[in-house]
Amino acid sequence: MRSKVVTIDRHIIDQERRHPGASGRFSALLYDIALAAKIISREVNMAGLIDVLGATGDTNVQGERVQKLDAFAQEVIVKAMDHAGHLCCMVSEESGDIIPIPKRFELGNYVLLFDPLDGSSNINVNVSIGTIFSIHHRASPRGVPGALADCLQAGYRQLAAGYVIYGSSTMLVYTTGVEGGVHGFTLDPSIGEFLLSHPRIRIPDPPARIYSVNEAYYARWSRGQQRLVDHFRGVNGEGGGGYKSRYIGSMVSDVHRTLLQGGLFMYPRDTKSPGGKLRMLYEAAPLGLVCAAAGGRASDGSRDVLDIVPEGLHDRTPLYLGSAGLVDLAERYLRRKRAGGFES
Ligand code: P6P
Repeated sequence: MRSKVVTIDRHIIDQERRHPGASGRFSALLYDIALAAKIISREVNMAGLIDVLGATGDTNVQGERVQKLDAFAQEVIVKAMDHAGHLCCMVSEESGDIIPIPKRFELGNYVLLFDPLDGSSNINVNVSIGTIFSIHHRASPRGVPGALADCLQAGYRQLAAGYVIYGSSTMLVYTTGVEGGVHGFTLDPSIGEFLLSHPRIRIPDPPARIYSVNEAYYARWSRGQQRLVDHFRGVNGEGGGGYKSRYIGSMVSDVHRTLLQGGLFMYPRDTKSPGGKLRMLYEAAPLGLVCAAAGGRASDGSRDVLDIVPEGLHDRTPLYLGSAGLVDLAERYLRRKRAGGFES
């Protein structure tokens, strides 16, 4: 038995006590996210046994086939979050526009942006999937419905960010920013509680020599990106080598491994996705904040992801996330002139 058993509720209260002016609204918001995560976890873990597998036949704003569990997760989060008076609006990967708070409910001062079930194409083959969430303080005056300006904020302004990974166990990992650190909670389904299992997560230094990218797209990459991966492979005169390749194809799983072991997760731009595939507001920015708070970095290949102010709710971005030294290396390769020399 660990020296002490700390539930996520107790942890959130302890964190709140460090901010004397805290209203408790923010803490209540995190409780509600944890509740939604428990409900989704139960459904995901039963997926093989009850009729929630497969697609609904709909497509979402991304043009992706909506899986039944996507729709379920979306519904659970919206219904868990829309009535408690914490939020002025929500943004979801599954919804083209801002999700307003119903008029019958009190408006709050926070914005929740989320991907209800990332990696959902892996649902049918029992690969770990995840929920990603990001919380901003509203930018507009209190008391009016949230609008675009409340949502289109740079990642460094997030009040909290995190993810839930539905895998061999269900874990909730969150941060309230670099000062607050990153903390992981594992769901004990026998008591329905998230228990603190990974306090103050730090990306290991030196990191594991792992690079994570879909190498099937090699031919579509820039020369700099190709040379970067050649370096990891130790081929074509790029030195390096001695790395392992690990790519799950479910972002939350790849990022979770990178957070706990170190390494570099990449989703580069390519000729098919010139702006990258991953979304800024509810994928790159929240996971980038978690990574930065654990001592790592997240870049779009030239700029820190957390400094970028998105122009649209569903903006995409290239992403290099993980051990700071490896993100720096990636940026150097991507700046490299075609001639092969490094810029000074
Ligand atoms: P690819 C899942 O669909 C997702 O959005 C992320 O979870 C994952 O990292 C990425 O796409 C995988 O994309 O092109 O390698 O299949």
